[in-house]
Amino acid sequence: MSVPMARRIDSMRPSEIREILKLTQKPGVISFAGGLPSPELFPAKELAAVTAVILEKDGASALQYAPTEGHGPLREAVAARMNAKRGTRVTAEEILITSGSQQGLDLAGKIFLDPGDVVLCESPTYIGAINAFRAYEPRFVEVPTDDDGMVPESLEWILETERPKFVYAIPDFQNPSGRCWSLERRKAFMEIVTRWSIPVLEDCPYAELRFEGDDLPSLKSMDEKGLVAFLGSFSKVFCPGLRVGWTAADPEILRKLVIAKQGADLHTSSLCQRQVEAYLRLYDMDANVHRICDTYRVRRDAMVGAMDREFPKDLSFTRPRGGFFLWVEMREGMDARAVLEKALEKEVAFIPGAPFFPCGGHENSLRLNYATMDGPRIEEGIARLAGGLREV
Ligand code: N5F
Repeated sequence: MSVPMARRIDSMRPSEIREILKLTQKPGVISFAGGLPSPELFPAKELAAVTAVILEKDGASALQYAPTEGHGPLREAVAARMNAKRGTRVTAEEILITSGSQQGLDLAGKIFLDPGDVVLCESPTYIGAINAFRAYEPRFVEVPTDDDGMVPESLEWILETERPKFVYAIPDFQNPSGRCWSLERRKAFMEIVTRWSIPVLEDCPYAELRFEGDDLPSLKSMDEKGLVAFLGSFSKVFCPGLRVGWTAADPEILRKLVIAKQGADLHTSSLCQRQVEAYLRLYDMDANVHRICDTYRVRRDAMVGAMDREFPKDLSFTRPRGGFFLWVEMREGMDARAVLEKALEKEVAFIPGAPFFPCGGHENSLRLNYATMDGPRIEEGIARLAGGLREV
């Protein structure tokens, strides 16, 4: 049966991450695919304790419909934490609690994009953002990006001919490349977008997961004109299943995001918002983040070490200083999808790199996540993957 549907659905694609996730549910599969946090780091005991208290003391409101903007005390806590960690000066009124930062991406697409509008992004960039924006039928322009971030001269040159609705950027431990923008690049970028008055979506779920080196200021902290909407998330520093994230934006943008969210889901789960708020109030989130960083640093080292030993020498990869991901570039002409087929036969999974480039190409690249699996499984998985690479 073929029923008529909206034109926009033709340009939308299933997420490769979600599709490959299904294959990795099988026991025994070593997955370097989806950006899944390591489950043994979830604070389940603490969540059980706070949930009991919430339901006992505040049960009716925790289970009731609630304002779209979010739970007041959580908005306060998010603003305070963001100001302390990311150098911003936002107030609780500038925070919208979203159902994951993924929803912030969709809502931004909804309020900014008409069909044919231009979105500038890094090259490569996060598939989930490409897919969220695609629903609104934009045209993507990839800004050349190197290990220090978007190249300012290239951005400037593109702005001579394109009028983007916004620039989408992930400056800290980028998904998929693991790169982190340098301070100089952050300043140069903000100087350019401020001069041209271009809105920016700063997607920042990984900044707190820094394994070494000094924290760098967020783009939002350098924003003098209210151009930057900052997307934050508790998924990677706490747990993704609660689906609690936020967008911090100027009042005018925030108001429109709220209207867009009203049509999407009314509000983010009242109970989950209270769980996060109570955890922030009663436990030590910084200690939790340290524990996560200590675990992932060891896993990053295990993966990089195994790749140095096992992988062919004509292949290059990033050595991230934080976050979840490592980016691999194979010899020109190699196809990561063919490697994935071999890898899946050996029960190892990763995400091919091509879908992270909205304008196409780059079939020879792939993304590996070192956060989910422990050291021995990382070493076993890399050995199997190296076998797959040799066969292809
Ligand atoms: O806050 P949340 O959980 O909605 O995270 C969405 C998100 C937003 N921005 C960036 C840069 C991200 O990396 C993510 C999460 N990405 C993961 C990934 O594998 O790329 C998780 C996807 C999980 C999945 O689709 O199963």
